Amino acid sequence: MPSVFTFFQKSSEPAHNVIIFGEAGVGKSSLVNLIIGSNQAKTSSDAECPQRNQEYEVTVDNRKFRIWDTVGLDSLTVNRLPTASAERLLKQLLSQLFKRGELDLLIYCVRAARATEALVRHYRTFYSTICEGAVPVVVVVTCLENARGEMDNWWTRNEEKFRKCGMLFAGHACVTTLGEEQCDSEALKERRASSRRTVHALISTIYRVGRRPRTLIQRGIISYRTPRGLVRFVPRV
Ligand SMILES: Nc1nc2c(ncn2[C@@H]2O[C@H](COP(=O)(O)OP(=O)(O)OP(=O)(O)O)[C@@H](O)[C@H]2O)c(=O)[nH]1
Ligand SMILES: [Mg+2]
Repeated sequence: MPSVFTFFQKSSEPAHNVIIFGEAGVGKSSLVNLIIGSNQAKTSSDAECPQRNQEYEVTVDNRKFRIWDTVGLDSLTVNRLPTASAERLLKQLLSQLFKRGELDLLIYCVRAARATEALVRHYRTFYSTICEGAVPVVVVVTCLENARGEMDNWWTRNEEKFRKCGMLFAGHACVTTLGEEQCDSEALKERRASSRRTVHALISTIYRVGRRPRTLIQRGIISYRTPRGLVRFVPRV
């Protein structure tokens, strides 16, 4: 039975910050909605889609998370933020949280059929440079509802390409982030449900363990839990 002290520790635990970032239209807001289990984040299909970083609280496996939906990078759409402004907003958010030691997990959201040059550039700018490789980053691949066989096969086929470009991840999830109302068959509904389970498992197992000493971060040596429960020591990318 948990002691009163254990209960106090858990209830006063601050929310872990999870930042979802990626190109415009890849499904970041839809991913937020999948994680939190309701359509609170406005997607591009909504008429009023706010052009700012927005946070949503959710509890996964008894742990509090603050999920950040960020503005899309490299948008070509007229009513979206210009690239420079979107990048500035994301940099500000990441830098502030990182400096305060409150950045726990980055989710790089990628659309399955879309491989762009910007993919590597954004990884380097927002993960390697700002976060100094000192925070776990995972990749969530969207738009796989029609994939033949397991959605996760996409990663088996593509992991090497990411690795060759220097993009390393502490975990991955291959999913569909289609809204519930868009899933018009039992098969799609099941894929959406399994996507939710997969992303929840990814988030709840990869989070930072306590506050890391600054000296270790500066030497590029960090530790965090992986999906397999291991503690890895990762040099700065
Ligand atoms: N087929 C398919 N469509 C998706 C999926 N996820 C999102 N979409 C659609 O893709 C469009 C963009 O989704 P959003 O969630 O708004 O993407 P976003 O990355 O937040 O876009 P910005 O905020 O503009 O950067 C919407 O029309 C979604 O319905 C998916 O897994 N499969
Ligand atoms: Mg969005």
